[in-house]
Amino acid sequence: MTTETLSEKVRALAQSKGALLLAHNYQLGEVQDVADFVGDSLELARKAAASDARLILFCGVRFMAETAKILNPSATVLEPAPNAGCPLADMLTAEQLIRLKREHPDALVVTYVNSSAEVKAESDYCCTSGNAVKVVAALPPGREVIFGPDQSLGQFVSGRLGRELILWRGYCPTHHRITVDAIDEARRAHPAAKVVVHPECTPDVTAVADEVASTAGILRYAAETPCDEYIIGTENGMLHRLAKELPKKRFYPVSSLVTCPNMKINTLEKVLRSLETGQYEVDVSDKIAQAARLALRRMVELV
Ligand code: CIZ
Repeated sequence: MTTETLSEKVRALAQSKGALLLAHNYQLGEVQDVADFVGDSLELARKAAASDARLILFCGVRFMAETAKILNPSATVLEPAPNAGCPLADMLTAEQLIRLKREHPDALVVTYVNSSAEVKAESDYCCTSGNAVKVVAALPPGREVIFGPDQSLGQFVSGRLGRELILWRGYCPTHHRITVDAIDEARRAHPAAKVVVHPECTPDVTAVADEVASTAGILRYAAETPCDEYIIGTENGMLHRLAKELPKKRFYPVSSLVTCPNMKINTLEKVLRSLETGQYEVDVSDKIAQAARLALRRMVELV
């Protein structure tokens, strides 16, 4: 079947089932193109929470679909593939977080949304890369703060706020493939371009960028900055979104290696099969969902 035929079938079936199709900025271009809404995890979490659709098909990775289910427990949430995980989320378990909390009994826990539902349930606040600085800035000064699982995002937040954080040493293997050498090379090839990188990149990389931002922030920056060319330091799925939204500007990846294999598991065939069969339904236990919802609500409600 051609991409066009598959897309038409997906759209027709989604419509007949009243399904809301959400896709993350890192999904394959053709998956983004059939979605009702494309965004970062904060925007998608807000859409899922506010939706009255009975069926939400979430094209992203597992923790994002779990977040949708936790924020909208009465909806059926499907993920097209059951094996789209996140190595960063897997780097911190609930048991490890509980042990760290015991070592710092007065600390508040801020957990990046790239984490399991069980870890969120042990957290006071969730944040995304789009609002991590805001979330930590809103915490009482003088109070210890545990931040995990992404050490690089934590270092970025700590630097922006001049506030020490207790950091977990997790990292995103995809963003850590971005190097200063690769940025230098891209700058030589495109000397007029601004360099925008994601805060999951290492501190030496964020230090040489013109701007550091979440995917929603990258889109905003490129839309508002009077420059025609950008070197993009995040997962390469974002290039599709940028080219589509800002067709008069030019975007270059820092490197072709910045591709998350988990984000590319969802294909149009799998999206169609998921709508046809009702597989794979996301389930989060009531006890975990109830505890995690509190931390997630604090994240989505912070404007
Ligand atoms: O928060 C997200 O959606 C991720 C994983 C990246 C970004 O900045 O959008």
